[in-house]
Amino acid sequence: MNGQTPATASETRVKQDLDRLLPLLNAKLTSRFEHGEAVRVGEAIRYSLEAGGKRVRPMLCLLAAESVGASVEMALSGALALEYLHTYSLIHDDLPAMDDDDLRRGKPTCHVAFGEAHAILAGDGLQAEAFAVLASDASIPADRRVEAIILLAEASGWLGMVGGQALDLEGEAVESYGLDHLKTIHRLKTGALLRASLEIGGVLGGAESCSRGALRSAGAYLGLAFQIQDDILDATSDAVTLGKRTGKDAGKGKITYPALLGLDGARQALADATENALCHLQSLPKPESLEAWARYLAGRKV
Ligand code: GRG
Repeated sequence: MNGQTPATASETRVKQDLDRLLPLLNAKLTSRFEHGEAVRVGEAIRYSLEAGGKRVRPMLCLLAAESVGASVEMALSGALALEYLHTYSLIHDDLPAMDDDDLRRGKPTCHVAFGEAHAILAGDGLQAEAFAVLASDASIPADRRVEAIILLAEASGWLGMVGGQALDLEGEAVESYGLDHLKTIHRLKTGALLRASLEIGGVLGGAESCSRGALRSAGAYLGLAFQIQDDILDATSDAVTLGKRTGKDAGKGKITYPALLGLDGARQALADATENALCHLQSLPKPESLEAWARYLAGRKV
């Protein structure tokens, strides 16, 4: 690999993917929120979308379509939907009634900048548009759109992300719980949408059923790995690097991977989850970019 270590080769590939795909994504990201009567809600939505997230979910969606031999254009509406859904979840997670955060993506959170009511409405507006952008993409066969919409609804609703958020909030009042319960929270709160990112990309790209199964399984492990790394970064990094407050989990006495297994145990669990993701990815027709992203995400610093 040109004398590069595997990690460096992955980073190079990820950078190339970002260079070629982010312009496509960014060109469409805010266009649905530019013309409307509720000007301030539109501003709040654009503020949060443009605050500079890593775009992990939309990138995984586009690359999943490519991994089954489709063009990224086939998955673009899915990628937008995932980023809208994810951004809504962050806006609502930061609200005083939930995590009560003042810093997100390196900027004041949406409710700090626009007020609580407008932040709630911005999240609601983003969530609705996530489904609208998928449903209205006439360039995708209707049956694929319907499947993608169902996947997004399941991943984000009460059987997925909303349920995980509820269990997480309730867990703050629970004296102690173990690894199984923590895995359930992570699988629902973070894992479901990451898994859906790969699966929706595959569905929109017309994946055969074995490739779709591989994307689903790989996505589940990637989601777990992503959340374990999030736990590790919360315990070891700082707000300037991450663009959000750190140490909050420990401050609230929350159970996390480092709290349960220690830092070394958490790092081992991260490596295992990543390895499992890689195992499933290798059966795809064109797995190279997704493999690079799996390795890159395991070592991410933000
Ligand atoms: C409010 C229904 C509802 C759900 C919120 C996603 C979530 C559920 C809460 C966010 C809390 C959190 C820190 C979860 C850990 C993993 C995670 C989703 C981190 C943020 O995602 P990144 O790192 O963010 O991809 P960027 O800003 O880069 O897009």
